[in-house]
Amino acid sequence: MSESQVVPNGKHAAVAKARKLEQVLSEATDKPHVILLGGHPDPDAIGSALAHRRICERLGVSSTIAHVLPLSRGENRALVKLLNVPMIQVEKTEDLEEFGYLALVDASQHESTIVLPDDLQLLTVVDHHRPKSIPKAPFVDIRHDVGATATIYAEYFEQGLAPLSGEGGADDSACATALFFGVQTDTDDFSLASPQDFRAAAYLKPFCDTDTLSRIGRRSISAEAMEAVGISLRELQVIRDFAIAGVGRVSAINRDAIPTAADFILRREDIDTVLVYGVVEGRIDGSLRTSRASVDPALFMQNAFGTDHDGRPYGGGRSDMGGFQIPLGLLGECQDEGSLWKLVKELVERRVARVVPDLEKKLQQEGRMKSE
Ligand SMILES: [Mn+2]
Repeated sequence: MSESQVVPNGKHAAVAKARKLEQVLSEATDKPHVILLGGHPDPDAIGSALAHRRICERLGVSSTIAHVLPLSRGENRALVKLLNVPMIQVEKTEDLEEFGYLALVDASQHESTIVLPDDLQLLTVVDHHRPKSIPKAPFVDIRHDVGATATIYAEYFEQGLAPLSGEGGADDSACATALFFGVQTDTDDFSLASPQDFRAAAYLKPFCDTDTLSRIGRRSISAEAMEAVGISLRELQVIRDFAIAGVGRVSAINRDAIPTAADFILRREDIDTVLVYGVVEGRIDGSLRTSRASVDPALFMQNAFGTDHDGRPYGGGRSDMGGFQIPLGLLGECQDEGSLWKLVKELVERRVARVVPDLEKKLQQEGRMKSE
């Protein structure tokens, strides 16, 4: 038995994947490519897109990085600015008409807020999330055993597909820095990193721009986000080891102020589960964080908020975090911001009380105190 049969997921498989990607891209030089990022682009997606673009460049393929939703965190904006990441924001189908091939990184389905041109062909998918269904494309590399898509791209480089050499100057260093930051953030500063993630980081580190890495790593937050954290602390309701706080309206671009506040509050030593929510555009948007093993965020969300008319849950999550989005619907027509917030707060508290019954008692006591 040859070694390649013994280790199907080892080095040989990695080499084969890199070769296959090279082949698929090299055979698609007739039309320009678009690397379309989903959601609010995060460091893993940005780093992977930069790496994909670099591979395209080496193979003589023209490619453009595009995103639909804005960059929403200060650190992501800093990453793009400090590393000069070339990205365009697209809004409508026509903006994508010049492209013939689509590359997805860090996602296996394209961004749902834009309708793709009919003739745009999905060519490559590289991701580390479990897909709802396996995408159909000439090249698909989806691995659940790595913490970041950036790890997979670092591996392609290491296997000889557009390898980093240090002679590529600023390009090499920008790409390495973005990939490294992608691995770092997606693995919660390496605490969730797999051996492959550590290996990728070790490969990338010598090419990184250390100054830029530490500047981005400071994770600056916007004034609005910091204000939201302040409100969440003032508004915090603590019921034993559970805490809940509403932060009012947050602009879409600073939507991440909500999970940022939740992460911060979870650090309070007498709290092990926290829910922070606010109003973002036409919806109520919330984030749950927990450090207690017995709390299942997805179940918490489902029990509190239920499902929409189509039976889809308003919220979901993984083992230690979750989120929910509920369209404001008719509430959104409320002209007075103060009254709207009052309604939102009541709705969320009433729903959460289904899961945390003592919240109801606490709110009733407070209501009695107020009315006395
Ligand atoms: Mn990722």
